[in-house]
Amino acid sequence: MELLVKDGALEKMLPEFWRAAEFLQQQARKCKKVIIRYHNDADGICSALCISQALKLVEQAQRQGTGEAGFAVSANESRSATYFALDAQEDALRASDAGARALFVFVDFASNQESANGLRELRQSAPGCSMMLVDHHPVDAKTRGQYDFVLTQFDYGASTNYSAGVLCAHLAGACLKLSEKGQKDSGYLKLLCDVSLVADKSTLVRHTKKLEQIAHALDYAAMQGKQKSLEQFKKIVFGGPELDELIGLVGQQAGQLQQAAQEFSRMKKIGRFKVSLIQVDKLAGKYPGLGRAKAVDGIFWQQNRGNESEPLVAIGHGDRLVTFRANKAAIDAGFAATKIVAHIEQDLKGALMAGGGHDSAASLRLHAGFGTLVYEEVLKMIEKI
Ligand SMILES: [Mn+2]
Repeated sequence: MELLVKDGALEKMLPEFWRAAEFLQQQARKCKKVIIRYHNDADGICSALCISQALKLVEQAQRQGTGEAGFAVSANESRSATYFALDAQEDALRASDAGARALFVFVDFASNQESANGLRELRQSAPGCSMMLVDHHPVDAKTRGQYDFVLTQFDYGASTNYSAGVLCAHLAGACLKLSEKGQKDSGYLKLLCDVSLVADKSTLVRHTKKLEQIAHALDYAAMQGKQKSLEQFKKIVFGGPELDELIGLVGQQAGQLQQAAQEFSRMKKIGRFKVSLIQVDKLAGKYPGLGRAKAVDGIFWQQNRGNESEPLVAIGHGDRLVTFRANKAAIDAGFAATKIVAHIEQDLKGALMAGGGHDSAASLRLHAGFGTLVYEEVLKMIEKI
C-alpha cells in the first residue's frame, strides 16, 4: 500500500492499517449494517467519506463475488467531541431498525473521558454491536476499554499533528487493497487525506489554496442548517458550483470575523505569550454556520496570519465556555491546552460539563455561571508556563 504522506510513524503503522482493515471488513459482513459516526467538521467529514467509499467497494465486491447479500452503510454527524448517552439511544434505534447487529465506526471524536458513558450505554442498548474508533485525539484509557478496535497514531509515537482523515484514508486504502479494487480510488483518498490535514492545521502537508478552500467550505457547509448527506459533501470536495458558492460565503465570513476581532477581543501579554482574549458570548448566533468555538478559531487564524513566529494564544471565554487556540510558536514555548484542561478537570471538577481537544485547540464546556472562575484560573496557569 502506498503511503499518502511521508512520515516515519505512519510507516510503522502499516501492519496496524491491515489489521484495522481486516477488522472493519469482517465486522461489516457479519453485522450487515455499518453506522459511521463522524465529528461534524472538515476532518470528520473527510474521514467518513474515506470509510464509506472503502465499504461501498468492499460491499460491491462481496455481492458480485459471492452472491451473498451485502451490508448497508449510513453516516451521522456529531456536533460535539463527546458521545453522549442520548446519542447512544438514538444509535441503538438505528441499529434495531436493521433488525440485526450493527458495526459502529466512530471517527474524529468520542475518544475523551466523557464519552465512556455514552459508549457503555450503546453496548447495553444495542446488544451484540461492534464498536471501532479511528481518531487522532488522545484516547482516554477508560473510554478505550469500551471499543473492540482502536486505531490511533499515539500507539506508534506520533502526535496530534495527524488528522483523523489521514488515518481513515490509509485504513480505506488497506480495505481497497484487500478487496483488490485499489488503485483508481487512491487519488480520491489522497485528496481527502490532504484536505483533512489542512483542515486540522497539520504540518504534514503543504497548505495549497485549493486544499484550504475545500477545507473551509466543508467546515462551513457542516455548520449550516440540517445535516447533509455524505453525497452532498462529496460534491463539495470535487468542486463545481457547490464549492464556488461556499467559497464566496466563507470569504464574506472572513471579513465579518476580522471586524469581530476588533470589536470583541483584546490583546494582552501574559507570561511569555501574546494572548488574545475573546468574549465568546458576544459571538453567539452572529455568524451563519459558525458556533462560538469556531468563531474564536476564525478570529485566531486571522490574528495569527503574518505573525506566525510570535507565540500567540487565543482564549474565548464566556459564561459556559472557555476555548483555546495556540499557534506553533506558542506550543514550542510550552503552551499545552491539554495540560490546562487536565488541571481544570482535576481542580474545578464541579464546573466542568465536558472538556477535551489537543494542545493547540481545546474547549471546556461549563455549567452556567462558572465561566469567570475557570477563565481566571486559566490565565493564572498561562502566566506560570
Ligand atoms: Mn480532527
